[in-house]
Amino acid sequence: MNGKFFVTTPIYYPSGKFHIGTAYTTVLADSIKRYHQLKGEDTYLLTGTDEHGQKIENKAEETGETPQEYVDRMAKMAKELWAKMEINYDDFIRTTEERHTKIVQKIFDRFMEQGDIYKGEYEGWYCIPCETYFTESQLVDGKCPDCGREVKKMKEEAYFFKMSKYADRLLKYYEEHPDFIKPEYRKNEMINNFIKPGLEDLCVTRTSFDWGIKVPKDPKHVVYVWLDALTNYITALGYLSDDDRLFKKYWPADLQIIGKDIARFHLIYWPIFLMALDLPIPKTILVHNWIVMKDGKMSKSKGNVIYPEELIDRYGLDPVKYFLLREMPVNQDGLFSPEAFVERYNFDLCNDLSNLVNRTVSMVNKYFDGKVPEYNGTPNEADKELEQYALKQIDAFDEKWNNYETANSIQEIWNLIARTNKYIDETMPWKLAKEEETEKLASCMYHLIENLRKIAILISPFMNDTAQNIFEQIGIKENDLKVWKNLKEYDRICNVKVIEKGNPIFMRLDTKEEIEYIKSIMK
Ligand code: ME8
Repeated sequence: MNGKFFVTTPIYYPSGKFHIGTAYTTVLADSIKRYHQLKGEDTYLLTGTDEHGQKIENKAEETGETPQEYVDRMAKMAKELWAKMEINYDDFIRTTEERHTKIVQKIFDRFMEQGDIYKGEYEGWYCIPCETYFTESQLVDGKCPDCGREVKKMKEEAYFFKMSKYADRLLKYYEEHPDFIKPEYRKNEMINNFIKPGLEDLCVTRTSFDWGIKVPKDPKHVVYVWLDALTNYITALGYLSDDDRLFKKYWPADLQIIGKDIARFHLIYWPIFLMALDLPIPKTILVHNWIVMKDGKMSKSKGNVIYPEELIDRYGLDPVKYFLLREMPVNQDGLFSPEAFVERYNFDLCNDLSNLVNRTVSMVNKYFDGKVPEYNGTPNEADKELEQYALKQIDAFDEKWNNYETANSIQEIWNLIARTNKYIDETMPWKLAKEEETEKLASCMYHLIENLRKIAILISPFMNDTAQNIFEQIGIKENDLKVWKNLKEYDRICNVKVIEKGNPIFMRLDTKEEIEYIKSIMK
């Protein structure tokens, strides 16, 4: 093993079916995990559900279930979706599990004992869906600044966490750890919008509802859902439990992935809680943007919601994952539109990738009875140039992927696909065959197969089924040839036979029909 990589997603509010936007975080985390696996690292992916709070209590009331029945049903639904999306998580934590609730109580007690939490009174504007109190000045047009919904004036006896005590330490931490927040502009948002104006102490208990973890020594209070939820990342690993081997092995996380709406909680409160516990802080927190529709946020009332299951049932899993990762820029929201989805499918997947596989396999069958020629050791000018281009693209992919610029890094793979297609047009194997230039033809076929092997490896973290399909079509069976270890080598393939009759991986879609179809499932 080369090392270890521990990645987390947020734990999801199980307040309904997850749309493609919510699925994005988990697809990204899973792809990053698979990438590190490909490199031979010991990986661990944690996800789960965030099951307490007034929002959940209200939802259960609406459906006539007890909150526990409601979250049991929802957690099952979440696991079914992740199974369908082949999310390879190592643990799924639910915040109603005893392994979590017991430790949250221990953490709360510790904060009380060391004076980080004190008792006071809270009065403010409360947004029920966001489970957050706001001050008068934070409201936007009298409404919640995060979701824009109505807020309610509420007052309660409450416990507070002394955030202000840690503000300077946090700023210093940001300064000394330039990799902690990615992309960097999110750090400036935190500093300018929240820390510089003065970090207020955080109200960490509620008495207005019951569905939460009880404060051990004052059980009419329940722990604020964010203090409860954020600690999942360490309770899942067994922190403060009888068996903390996973915690010792994996903490601090290498990467925590979150959407932009929960940046403040993860970039300010979370590192402060960890500082108060004397624990190391995750190496990187990656904040991604949102998947939005042409008319803005996805919402049932607008009738513009897309659920991943429906897209997967019609187009397969890989095109959905490809689209999500390919369309999300680093510094703005990613747009989902039926037109863009069908276009990516037809151009990137069908024309570029699937055709390259198909053309190559049929040429190896036609010219060499399916047997891939051996590497001749002395590539000619054109082949050498292709080799160098491929190696350059692998490095470009790697650098951008490691900087979590997923869409840009995938573009580098598609540049390699385009270059390889162009190489066929320039080399004109049909002409070489006619002119009986057997050595050149053999080298050309070898290079095409080798590039396809490289492409399959590079896409495997996010399009695993397609990658396996390509390996099968080009006859690569050895596991060592499907991972990162030999990715850059050019002389590894020998004794390989391509499939006799390969089916196209992706078939062209009827643009008009499919756009109509996707529009129909959005309603
Ligand atoms: O926030 N595009 O859970 P959640 C991209 N329970 N990502 C989106 C999105 C969109 N349109 N909509 C939502 C929570 N997300 C808390 C987390 S962690 C201790 C507690 C993302 O179910 C969102 O940003 O509301 C978040 O990363 C994830 O989906 C789960 O959101």
